[in-house]
Amino acid sequence: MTIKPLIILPDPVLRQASKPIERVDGELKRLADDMLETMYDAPGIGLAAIQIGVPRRMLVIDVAREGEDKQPQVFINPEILKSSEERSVYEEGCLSIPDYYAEVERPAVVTLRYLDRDGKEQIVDADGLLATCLQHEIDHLNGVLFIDHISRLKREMVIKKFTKAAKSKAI
Ligand code: GNR
Ligand code: NI
Repeated sequence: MTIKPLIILPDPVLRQASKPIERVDGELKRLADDMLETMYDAPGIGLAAIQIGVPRRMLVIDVAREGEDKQPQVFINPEILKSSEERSVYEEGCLSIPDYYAEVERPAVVTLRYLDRDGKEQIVDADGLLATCLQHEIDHLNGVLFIDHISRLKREMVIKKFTKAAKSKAI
C-alpha cells in the first residue's frame, strides 16, 4: 500500500470527468487500498480517485467516529438513483482545497447504486454525513468541487488564493 500525493486546487486535473470502470480486478483493488491509505494519512473521511490523479469512477469513504473501529467503504461506478426533497447543511472541507471550509446544502438522503470492492452490485440509502460525503465524492468524479456550491464571490476568492500559492511554490 502506498500513500499518493494529493492533487490540489487549481490543478485542472480536478476538473476532468472520470471514466467508468470496466473490470474490478487486482489492479483496481490495489488502487482502492492506496486511496484508503492516502485518505487515512491525510486524514480525511473520503477520497475520489481523481484526487490522486486517476480519472476513474471510484471513491473511498470512512465516516466512523473517533474511537470507533474503522469502516472503510469502496464505491465503484456510483450512481445516485434518487435524492430526497429534504435538504441538510454541513460544513464541508476538501483534501484538494486544504484548510478551507464552507457550509453546503445538499439533499439529506440519497439512494445509490454502485459496485462494491468485490464487483457486486449494491443499492443503499444513505443519510447524514455519509450522504453528504458520497455527494461530495461523486461531484469529484464529474469534475465538480464543493466550492462550486457556494457564492461566486467566495469561490473566486478561494481560487485566487490557491492560484497565488501555487505560483509562489512553482520553481
Ligand atoms: O475529509 C473530508 N471531509 C469532509 C467533510 C464534510 C463534507 C465532505 C468531506 S470530504 C473530505 C475529503 C475529500 O476531500 N474528499 O473528496
Ligand atoms: Ni473533496
